[in-house]
Amino acid sequence: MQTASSSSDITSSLRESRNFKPPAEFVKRAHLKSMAQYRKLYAESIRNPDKFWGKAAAELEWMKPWTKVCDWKEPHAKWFVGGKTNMSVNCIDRHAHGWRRNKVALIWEGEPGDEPHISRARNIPYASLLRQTCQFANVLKQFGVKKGDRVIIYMPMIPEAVFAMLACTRIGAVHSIVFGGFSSEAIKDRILDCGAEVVITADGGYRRGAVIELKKNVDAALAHCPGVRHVLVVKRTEQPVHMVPGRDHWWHEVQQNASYECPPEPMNSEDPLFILYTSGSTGKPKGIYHTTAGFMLGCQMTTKYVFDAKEDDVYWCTADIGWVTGHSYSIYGALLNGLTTVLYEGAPNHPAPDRFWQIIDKFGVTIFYTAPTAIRAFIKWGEQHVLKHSLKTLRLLGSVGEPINPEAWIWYHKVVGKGRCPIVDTWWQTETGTIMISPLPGVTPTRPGTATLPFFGVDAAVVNKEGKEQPRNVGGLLVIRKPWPSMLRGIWGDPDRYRKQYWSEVKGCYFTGDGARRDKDGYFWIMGRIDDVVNVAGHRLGTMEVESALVGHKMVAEAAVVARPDDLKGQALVAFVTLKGGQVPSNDLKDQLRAHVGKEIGAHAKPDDVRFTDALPKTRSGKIMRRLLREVATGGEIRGDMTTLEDFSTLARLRHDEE
Ligand code: 7RM
Repeated sequence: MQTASSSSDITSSLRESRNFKPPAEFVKRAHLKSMAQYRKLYAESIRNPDKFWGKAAAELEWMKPWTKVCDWKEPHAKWFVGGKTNMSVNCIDRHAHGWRRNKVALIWEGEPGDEPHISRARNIPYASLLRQTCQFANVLKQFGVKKGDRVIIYMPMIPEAVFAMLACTRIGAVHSIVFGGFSSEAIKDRILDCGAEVVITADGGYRRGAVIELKKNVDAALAHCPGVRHVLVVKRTEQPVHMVPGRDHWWHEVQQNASYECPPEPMNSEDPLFILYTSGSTGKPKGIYHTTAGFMLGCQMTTKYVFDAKEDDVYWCTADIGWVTGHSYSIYGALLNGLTTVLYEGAPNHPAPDRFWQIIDKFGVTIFYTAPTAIRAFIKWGEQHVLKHSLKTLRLLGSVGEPINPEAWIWYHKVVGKGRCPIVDTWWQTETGTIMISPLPGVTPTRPGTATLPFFGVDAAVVNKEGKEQPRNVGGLLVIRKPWPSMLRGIWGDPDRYRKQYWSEVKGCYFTGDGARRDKDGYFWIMGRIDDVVNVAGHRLGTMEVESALVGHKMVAEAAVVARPDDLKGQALVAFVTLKGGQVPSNDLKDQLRAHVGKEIGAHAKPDDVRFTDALPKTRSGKIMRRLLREVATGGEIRGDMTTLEDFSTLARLRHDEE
């Protein structure tokens, strides 16, 4: 019998054979049209990365050309050494000074809809995006913000949040966005870790009809952050807030006398662009940081090719800017390509569960990018909400954040995409900065549940602990064997943790923390976090496969599977299951679900215990926090960082149920 530590083989038993070719209509207009074209470019990008990336980077605007494309001394990469550029110039000026000046850059929709007292300019053209960004950049300067200073942004999804990000990049300040749903505790940790002296926020934000008191949370955090000199506050909800004289300032007041012109700071390619905190397994949040040029190029290229972005697209990535997907795809990737991007402030089910579909029809969205957790919620709410809207402008769908279970993939394809839109299942991480493994929509035949093949320049592989490639269809560790332009440059203030976490698990490789297998065509099937791999009676299983099987049952909405220690089998599986609307938990249903997993995967994968719950503990970006469920399943203490948990009551209920 193998133990978990003696082998990195993971048994993978789920098989999916439905195959979807890119529709001919789509291929006709696509940037890239054939597998041969992809293979040729991919081979070039791996054989001669300097040449490949050098050519690609020439499409961006530079203030000074680089002298060396890549300087690699493991684990530190420098890209476009010696070059100078600026993110805001590439996102805005390039378009605002040319024929796109009146093209809409941002379409913004507030959650409360069209109520006149809160509605504002909806369509922000590139020319006005430039003015607003420059004006706010001047405000930041006026408050003493300089190149290299860190600025915390804690805001709702409103246009000012975008102006704030871009204003930081204009003057070379490093933004660190804290998701608007986080607590004051989380804000405090992040301010202290990065040493920010300025915080940008709003009086409040709307979420599911309620007001989130952002300013109040900032005030509570600042009681412990003496280093913060100024807070700039957007008036959004108009509820009363406390303003500390000398420290706090209203955005609309301080920007009144600021000039519309602000020369961009020439930034070295490797100057830090932003820090984004992700929860680690320890109590301390990890500040992943990215630098200027490589990240910018990654955003521009992947948006163009993975989303097949065209001039007339209306593009909507639903991610909040507090998550990496919001950085790379709601904002930077879209603007770098001169696209029109949609920004929606609120929840998908407010005032009704068809809000997203209403927005798609209202603005004529052509490219729609969302997460499996959202798709599963839509399935749970019922397809009648989707079918009320035509969705006829959609031409491409994307998925990100978790493995998308085949059930959800097929639903997305049929009900949302009407069978006509390719789906790009994009695998990547906060750390990778941009999409790493994904179909190209005019090129790659897709199969539900696989992110398919690596993007240009990405030398992805599935290996064992010794770094040797696994045979086809054997699970192992997902690694990247070469540096890529948008890779993280480190963990803020903690170089040792960076080396240890990412560069010491497998010699010479970046370790993603994910398990995966490749099928006969070389497609990558992500099996979830390696921490979620369990060993049941000698079988190493990815719990995600068991979850996928459970969600394939007609009564199940969502499932999370974790292990608890078991005297007999080493580990035993516990499944936490939420049911679709109208379904009632019963012991009989438990047996049915166990039998269903037995049929789909095999008897070894049957959960020992099935527990019904009304909700699962998730992060703000919708990832199930299995670490917490493991603690619940073993009846132990809950430890580690919980600042990313979306709803504490879920966890409290789960613990209560157990007693
Ligand atoms: C973009 C983002 C990263 C982790 C990653 C995976 C999981 C993300 C997919 C996926 C399977 C996908 N950044 N993940 N996308 N797993 N298929 N298409 O999510 O830093 O927040 O998370 O998310 O485990 O390592 S993240």
